[in-house]
Amino acid sequence: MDVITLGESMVLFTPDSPGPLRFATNFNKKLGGAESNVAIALSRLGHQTGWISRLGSDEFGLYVRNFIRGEGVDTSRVIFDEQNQTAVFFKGLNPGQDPNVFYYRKHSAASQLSPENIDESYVSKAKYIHLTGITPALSPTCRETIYHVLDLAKKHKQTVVFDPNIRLKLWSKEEASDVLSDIAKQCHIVLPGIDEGQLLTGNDSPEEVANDLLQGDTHTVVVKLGEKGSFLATKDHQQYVPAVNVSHVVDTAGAGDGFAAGFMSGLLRGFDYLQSVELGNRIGAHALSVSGDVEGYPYWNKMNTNNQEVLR
Ligand code: KDG
Repeated sequence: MDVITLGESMVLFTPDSPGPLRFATNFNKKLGGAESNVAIALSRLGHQTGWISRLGSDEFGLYVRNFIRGEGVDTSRVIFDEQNQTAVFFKGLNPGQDPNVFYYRKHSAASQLSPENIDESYVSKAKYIHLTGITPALSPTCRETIYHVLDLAKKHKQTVVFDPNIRLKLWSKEEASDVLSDIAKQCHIVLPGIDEGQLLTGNDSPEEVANDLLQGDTHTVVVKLGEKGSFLATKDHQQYVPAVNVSHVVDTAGAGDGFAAGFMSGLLRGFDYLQSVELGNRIGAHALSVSGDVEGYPYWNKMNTNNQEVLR
């Protein structure tokens, strides 16, 4: 197994016209979930990935599992919960602005994830563990699960990649900052967006944010800067890496997850950090030109004609 990730995936409903959701009549059904986005993107790039979660024993649970499994991600450790439901969320479209997100995920099946649901022998086989800051916001047992997986990764000397993915609809700034700073310093590679880095460190510039996050076990930080690209920082090398130009941005959701997948794909292929950030920028850019989180992620064999761009 190359990468194992865990977290909540949900059914996403988007209206087919902009404006307040109270006036929407038709909705499209899609898949949402940062961690499964990463697993799907990695699978399309040719890597073996596993996604651990809980889903309701319901129609939407089957939809989510079947979609993710259909993308070639191993879902053998997904637990179907008889008591709690699969979560859903809605995204109102506001052209030119960030979409308005409405979660219906309290007491969901995934929020019941707990350390006992983690199979150590399964997790220990992965080269990389991918975690996000969404999971610890879901419930106390989800938070314990994250710490448990961090302990397992330490025990088995695995590299942990952490995307803070701060969701302020799930918790307060203060709680997010306290918990996620503590988790970040136990992870080897941290991938914050600039706003998240500012919230976690209280600093403004990418350089200050990265230097602040390079502590504890963290040896590499990549600060994502949107259309300005990324800032790569290790303890002895720092540089800006330009973005890939996207002429028409349709939906930014899924771009950060695409970045994480592309970056890990680069590392798994033996690329250096700079080449891995470039691949991350490229996969993230693919997510921008379509509506939906995963629809834009490319397949590795369809990208190879342009490989010079990646390998330089
Ligand atoms: O990164 C995209 C995710 O934000 C989206 O799919 C929903 O996982 C999600 C969340 O918890 O907000």
